[in-house]
Amino acid sequence: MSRRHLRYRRPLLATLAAFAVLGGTAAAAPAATPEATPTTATSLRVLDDTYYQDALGKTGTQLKSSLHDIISVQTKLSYSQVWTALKDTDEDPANSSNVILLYTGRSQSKNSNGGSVGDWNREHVWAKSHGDFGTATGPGTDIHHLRPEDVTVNSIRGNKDFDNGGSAVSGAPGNYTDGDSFEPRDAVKGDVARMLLYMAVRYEGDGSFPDLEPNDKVNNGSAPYIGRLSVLKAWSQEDPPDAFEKRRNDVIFDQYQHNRNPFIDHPEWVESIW
Ligand SMILES: [Ca+2]
Ligand SMILES: [Ca+2]
Repeated sequence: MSRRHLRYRRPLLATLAAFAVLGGTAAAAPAATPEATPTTATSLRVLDDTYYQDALGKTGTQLKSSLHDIISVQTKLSYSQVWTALKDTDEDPANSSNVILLYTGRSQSKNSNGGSVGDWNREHVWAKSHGDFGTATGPGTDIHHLRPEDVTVNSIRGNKDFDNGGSAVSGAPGNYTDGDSFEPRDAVKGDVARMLLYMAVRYEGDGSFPDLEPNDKVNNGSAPYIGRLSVLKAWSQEDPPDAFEKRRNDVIFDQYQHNRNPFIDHPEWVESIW
């Protein structure tokens, strides 16, 4: 663990806990359970003063570069650890035995994960073939873009780029697909956009992994690109971060990877960079 990591973490958690107490939200849950309180305006100010301190006031490529440095300080999971993490990050707020599947929106038993029809498995929103990073520890195990999904629907999405249009996807209301693209349901369009743009900032060709970037195309195949950027930007505007997405970001930060998706905290940074 780097010094930089510790410098950010310690004051932030202490301050968040203090604000939770001051705000009265600690009555139902002890201050030691930050996942109970999705990012609020108050905690965002704290994050700006600590976690995002070096990025504030920057725009464009300078902002992207600064965010890359910040979010690259993280704990990395193995692919098997991802199962356990997703049961937590994607828990159904109305039923703690279940997770919510990304595209279908179905609430399903956490324990029905696997590879059979009707099970849920680990959907790579940034398709792992786009850059061919597989499931080695790195982008292929980064839970900021890994979500529970129905095995069959995951297969239908495959490695398609994202775009509007197509035919209705069986078993996944509100989702559409054609030969070269996939359109998720409205409630998660912004989530998908912000996950992909996180990946673009996090992975810049460091180490042994490719530089992932969005472009405005479909049919990107195995190139380390995903489209279409203009559509993703529109989706991010149309579907701003909600409580589920914010809680997910907090749980990943507090308990698993200890890094954040900046576009959930600051959706306006999408337009600043792209
Ligand atoms: Ca959403
Ligand atoms: Ca990149």
